[in-house]
Amino acid sequence: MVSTPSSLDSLLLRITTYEDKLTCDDIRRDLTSAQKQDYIAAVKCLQNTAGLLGKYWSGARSRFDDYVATHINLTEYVHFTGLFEPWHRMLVASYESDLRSICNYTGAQPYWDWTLDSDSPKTWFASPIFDPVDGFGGNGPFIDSSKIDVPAHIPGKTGGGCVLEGPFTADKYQVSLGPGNSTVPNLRCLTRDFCPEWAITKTNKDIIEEPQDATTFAEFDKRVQGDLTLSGMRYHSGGHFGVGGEMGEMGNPFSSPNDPLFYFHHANIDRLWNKWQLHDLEARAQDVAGPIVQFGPPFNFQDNHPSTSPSVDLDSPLPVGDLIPGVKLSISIREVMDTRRGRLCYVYNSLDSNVRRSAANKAA
Ligand SMILES: [Cu+2]
Repeated sequence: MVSTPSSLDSLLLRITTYEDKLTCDDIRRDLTSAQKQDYIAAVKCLQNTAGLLGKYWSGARSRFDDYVATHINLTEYVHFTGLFEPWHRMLVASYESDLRSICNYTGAQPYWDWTLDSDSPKTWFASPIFDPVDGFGGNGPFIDSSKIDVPAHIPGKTGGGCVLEGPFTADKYQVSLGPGNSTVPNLRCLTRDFCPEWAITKTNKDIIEEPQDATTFAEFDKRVQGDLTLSGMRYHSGGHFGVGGEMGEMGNPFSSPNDPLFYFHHANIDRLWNKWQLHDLEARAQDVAGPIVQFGPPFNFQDNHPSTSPSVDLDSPLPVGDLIPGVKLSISIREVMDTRRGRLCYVYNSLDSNVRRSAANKAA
């Protein structure tokens, strides 16, 4: 078990109210410099380990790419459907498990609490997650994309080109799958296109609180996934476009896991779902909702979207393709509803942003 700063004890008390507290001590938390280096080394290891899916999707050249291919192939089943939260929870947990079992990583998947960086464009750029040594490098140089066909035109874009610093520059890491739903080899650099104004509008403390007072999962999920308009997008789109903007990998709805930051972003989305669930875990570990068909109600934003769809339930399968050997369609939503039961075994060190902030300040 990793050591825990004493200032976080109040949060751990919350965790200890559960009976099987001692079995899941795999704490997803922020890391020391050495732990960051270990994590980055493990990601690089996954990128240099042969995968399982290259025989189906020729662009997949590594175990890391297996996840990208799986996300690409299932994008339309797991966004703007009821599978969004449980499926991404499963994906991050499986990735974390591979980092540990294949690449000898001994920690937990960390999360990126965007609220620590979303005070101003300056603090966004200065986030330790973009550090060239202990982080994932920063922005790409500016490329005008106003006349290019991009997934979305986001106000205030600042980049678009190849990441120039850190462990994932073009000489050290090549993206192969995508952009979009392409699964053939297309070797290129990792791009980022920071949209700091957007990020601070969409990932700040007020925005992340919006779903927390929802009384049903249906309402919670709607407030997280948002809609397709710029004004209706919420923190899921906030983190994706805040980093990926118009031309960066993170902004691509299909191939965003090409950027290792995807897993930090989605771990935080998962943490906020977990936080919501823990207000009443007994009930909320049973509460799922949403359409099976993409853009079925309540996500039928446009005229061409389906007006009806069957709803997911606890027995609905989470499709994983061939990502996890021997599993196929046999993981159900039920198995990932509680982070400490079923297939999962982890907790978050802090469900309250302010606590981690004070801990970080103390350490500084
Ligand atoms: Cu996704």
